[in-house]
Amino acid sequence: MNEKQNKKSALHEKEGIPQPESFSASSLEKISKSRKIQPSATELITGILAHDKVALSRGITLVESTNLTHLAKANEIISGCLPYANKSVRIGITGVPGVGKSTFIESFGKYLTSLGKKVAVLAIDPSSTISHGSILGDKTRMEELVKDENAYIRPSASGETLGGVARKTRETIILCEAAGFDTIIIETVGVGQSETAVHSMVDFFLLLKISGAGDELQGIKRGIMEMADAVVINKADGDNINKAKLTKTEFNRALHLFPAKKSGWIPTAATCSAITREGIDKVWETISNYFELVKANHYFEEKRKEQNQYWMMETINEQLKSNFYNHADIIKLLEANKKAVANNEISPFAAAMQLLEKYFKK
Ligand SMILES: Nc1nc2c(ncn2[C@@H]2O[C@H](COP(=O)(O)OP(=O)(O)OP(=O)(O)O)[C@@H](O)[C@H]2O)c(=O)[nH]1
Ligand SMILES: [Mg+2]
Repeated sequence: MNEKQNKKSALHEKEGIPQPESFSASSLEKISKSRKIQPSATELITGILAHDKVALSRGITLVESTNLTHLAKANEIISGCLPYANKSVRIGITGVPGVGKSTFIESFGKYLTSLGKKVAVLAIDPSSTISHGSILGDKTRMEELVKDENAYIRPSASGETLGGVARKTRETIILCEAAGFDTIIIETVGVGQSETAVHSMVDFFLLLKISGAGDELQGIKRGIMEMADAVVINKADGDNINKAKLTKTEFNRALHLFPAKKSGWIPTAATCSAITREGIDKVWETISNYFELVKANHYFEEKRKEQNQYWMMETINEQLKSNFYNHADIIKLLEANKKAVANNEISPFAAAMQLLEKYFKK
């Protein structure tokens, strides 16, 4: 009897042995994760418009991507956000490394969120495309702002050219505005042409300085002073207060010597301490006065229109150049003609014309 039963049980499954699953849980998890990583453009737009920071970050990553397959999706997101953009004030902040830009933005940003504003901080730092140095620095300098739910901090976009980085930052502004940020702050380190790029995408341009050996105006690029809507002498604390006040007076005198601005605004200098937060509220008062003036005299819209046209032209120039220089035939002929020009075998003009003719006949 027992034997029979045993034989029968050969068809019977032993208890305690788990049934193999019809699908692998780990694969399923991977699939659902990758789905989450790549939401559609529409999903991202919906998320951004619902003020979701995760969707915003993903959107910006697509905008910043150099991968051509992301381009169409990025453009779709930008187009979807554009009708909701433009409803912010954009403030550019520049100054030499170490002047305290990031610390200032931390204090200034916290002050703005305390007024109920929603603040997005972006950075244009051409040097960071090589070192990525500013990313770490900014995260530690903006400890409080990073945690503020009404603030969003995005480290520098990376890119091969300043033009490329600047374009991505412009598009990032659009996404941030669509995500409900009403005050956009763009930090740039005062090297190269980055101030010009930032100046052409903001409404208000702030130059941060510190007091030094006395001849503060020496070594400042004239162009930067002309672009500045305000000069703020930072680190006016401790033993530095008096020196900072003197520097402020010196800048106020110098600012009066510049020709009147198209905006009708007269730039002034002030002092502040990004660490003690003394004077931060006054900086915002100055900026608010500026916006009151330029909104009333319509310079605000005029400037934005001009800036849009400027960026259209910049994009064309950038694309034409990269198309030309990346063309296989041009790369070859360019090398040959460079040598020929160096050896005086052909004039620079003739060599250039040869290249352009080849390009336009391609
Ligand atoms: N005493 C004093 N120190 C300050 C003040 N603001 C910034 N610092 C210090 O100056 C140093 C540089 O500050 P950052 O905010 O990193 O300067 P930054 O301009 O962003 O520098 P980069 O990002 O490298 O261009 C830090 O050690 C700050 O603590 C201030 O108002 N007073
Ligand atoms: Mg910084």
